Amino acid sequence: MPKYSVDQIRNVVFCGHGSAGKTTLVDKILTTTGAVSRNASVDEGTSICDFDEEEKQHKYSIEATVVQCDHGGKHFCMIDTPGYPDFIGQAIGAMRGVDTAAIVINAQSGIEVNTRRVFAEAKKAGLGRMIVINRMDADNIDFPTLVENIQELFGKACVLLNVPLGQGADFRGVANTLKPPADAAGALVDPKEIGESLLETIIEVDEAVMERYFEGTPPTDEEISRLIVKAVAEGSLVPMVCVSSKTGVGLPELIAALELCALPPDVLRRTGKNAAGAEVEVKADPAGPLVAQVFKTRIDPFVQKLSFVRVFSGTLKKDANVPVVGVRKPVKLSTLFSVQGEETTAIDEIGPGGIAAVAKVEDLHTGSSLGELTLPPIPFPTPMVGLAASPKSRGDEGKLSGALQKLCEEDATFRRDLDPQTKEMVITGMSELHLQILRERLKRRDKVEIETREPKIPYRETILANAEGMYRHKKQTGGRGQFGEVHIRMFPLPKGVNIEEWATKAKFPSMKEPHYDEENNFLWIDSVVGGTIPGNFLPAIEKGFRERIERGVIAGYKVQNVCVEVHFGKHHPVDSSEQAFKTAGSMAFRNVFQQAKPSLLEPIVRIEVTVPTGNVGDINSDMSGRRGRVLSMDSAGGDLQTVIVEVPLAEVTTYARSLSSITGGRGSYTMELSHYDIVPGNVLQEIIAKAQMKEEEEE
Ligand SMILES: Nc1nc2c(ncn2[C@@H]2O[C@H](COP(=O)(O)OP(=O)(O)OP(=O)(O)O)[C@@H](O)[C@H]2O)c(=O)[nH]1
Ligand SMILES: [Mg+2]
Repeated sequence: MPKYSVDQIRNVVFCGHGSAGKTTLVDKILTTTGAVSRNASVDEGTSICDFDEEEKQHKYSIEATVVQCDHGGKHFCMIDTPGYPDFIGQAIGAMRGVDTAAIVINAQSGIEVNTRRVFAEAKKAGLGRMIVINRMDADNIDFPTLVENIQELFGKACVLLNVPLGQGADFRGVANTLKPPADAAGALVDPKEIGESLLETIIEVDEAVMERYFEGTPPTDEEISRLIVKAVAEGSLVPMVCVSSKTGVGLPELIAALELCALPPDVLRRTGKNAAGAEVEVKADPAGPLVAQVFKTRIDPFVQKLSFVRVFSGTLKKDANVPVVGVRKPVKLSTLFSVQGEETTAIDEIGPGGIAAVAKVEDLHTGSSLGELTLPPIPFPTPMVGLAASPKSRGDEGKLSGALQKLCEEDATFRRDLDPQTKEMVITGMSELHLQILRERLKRRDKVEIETREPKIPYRETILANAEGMYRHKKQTGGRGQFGEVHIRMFPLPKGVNIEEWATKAKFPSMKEPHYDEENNFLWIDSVVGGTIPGNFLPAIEKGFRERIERGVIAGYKVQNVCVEVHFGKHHPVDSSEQAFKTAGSMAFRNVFQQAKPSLLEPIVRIEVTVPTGNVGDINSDMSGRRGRVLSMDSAGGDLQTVIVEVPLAEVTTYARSLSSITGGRGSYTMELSHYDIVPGNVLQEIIAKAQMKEEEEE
């Protein structure tokens, strides 16, 4: 039997803006509940959650950390996440492991950029949400305005479960709003009044209870507990509590609030897809079929690769052979660990709702589904800040490659690609800071130092018009000749179309089964009739297309959004070969592409810039000079405004520096891929000219 039953388990992610006090809070919960007996402090480098060397050095979180404690008959599994938007991937991954998000707000600085971001991400992940107003011991807190701002931005569902008694140095306790004390002297807002509206919010999710209430019968405590969970799950209630993780005031009440409001693992509706593609509901049943997902990967110096798994259904057992979606043979899990920060303890099994780590399984990656069902992918943002990297010392190439591979395993918002054109290793992350931290980790953990250069923009080549043509590849150089002739038509393939609806028999009468490549949105259709090209040469022609797609035609970038129909050809009984048809395919592609109004697509990023109100005008005019389009402007709390802009990546590769000089270091931003868009004519000519110059230089 798994150690904890479903109704005992509560999984909670702590997220929010940097320095809100998340790590201090989670550390404090662990020491208060007796789960850890030693002292723990971020400031002294002894935190249980921030145990990583880089975290200790910088004194902020970089990784999501899993810890646990038992209290009041419940088992809490908590995940502390970094607040810097640069590491948002950690919070997004962690959200897949839990049922509730506790969004921590710094009472003094109010709602900040990442507060909004994680609130929205938690909603997108379908989690129950709570708000923790921390740092109530700090000076200059305007509590009523803070609550007003929260409700204005996040809605009236945010209601205080307790209110602070005193603030700053005088913060001495909290008063429950559902059961207000007779004497609430020093309360910053009236607990009784809030309690009434809280109760109404809670019972709104049950008509019978609500009717009885308005007829004069208040709900029982048992009913309130049951309905709070329902309201939190539905999102009609976002309970708020006040605390100081530094002084510990409000901490017991915070833990009680988690007991009351955090969702058990069987409340949220979850589904997966079976092998036939049908949606199947997942039930938190220990005897049911196994359904689990890897939500985080960490490379530990001792046990090596650790895959953090959340079990949704069934029981995960040590030494079991479990199916993993996308892996041919069942995978043996020879070690199963319970995790407390840096420490791991071997366990035998874990039931639904449980979180455990599996060691050294090559075939598991962040996002992998264990069992027969495919769970939805984890919506990590696409990183956009790229740098070309090479090892400082020659001969370290192999070492660097292995080390980068480890980073990719651990961090879904980090990528490394070998640019097929320049043969450069390009590393891509969320921001300069993100890449900087990973560089430090490479140096410390893997003993490789790297040098970096300006990023290269990942343009894509595409076409804007239909065209058709052919290529005859014919060579006679003594011995056996080479012959292959391929006739094609080329069409722009709109992004996101339904291929079955687009490629119909009406449009392509002689079409056989179409071949679709989703990554490049490339479709090729075989319409050859009468064997003018023997069927066994078609794969070679496809190979020719694919090579061209990777290499590009006009400026050396990958090709995207194209459909090619092969409809006619000629062959020779002796001289035709796979090689000849591959060349003919590639050259036909190239020639026709050049006739089809070739163009470039450029990555457009969505940037959220947060700056003091006085700088908003400067940001707007600076962005218009960068071909940016302002989507919205919004208060970010206090004297800050957030401007959301869509702008070509090429214009903002070194934006950190510009923003810093515009705002005197008071601005911050996050950036992620939005979409690809056609490059305007004048810019297109420049890019092509540059690419040609480079080609000539290399020749
Ligand atoms: N005055 C006061 N300081 C606090 C409180 N909680 C945390 N701090 C301090 O604030 C700083 C940041 O605390 P952390 O716990 O690391 O904050 P965090 O939210 O984990 O920050 P990130 O990991 O960067 O997201 C540390 O110096 C803490 O000692 C609090 O309740 N009151
Ligand atoms: Mg932290």
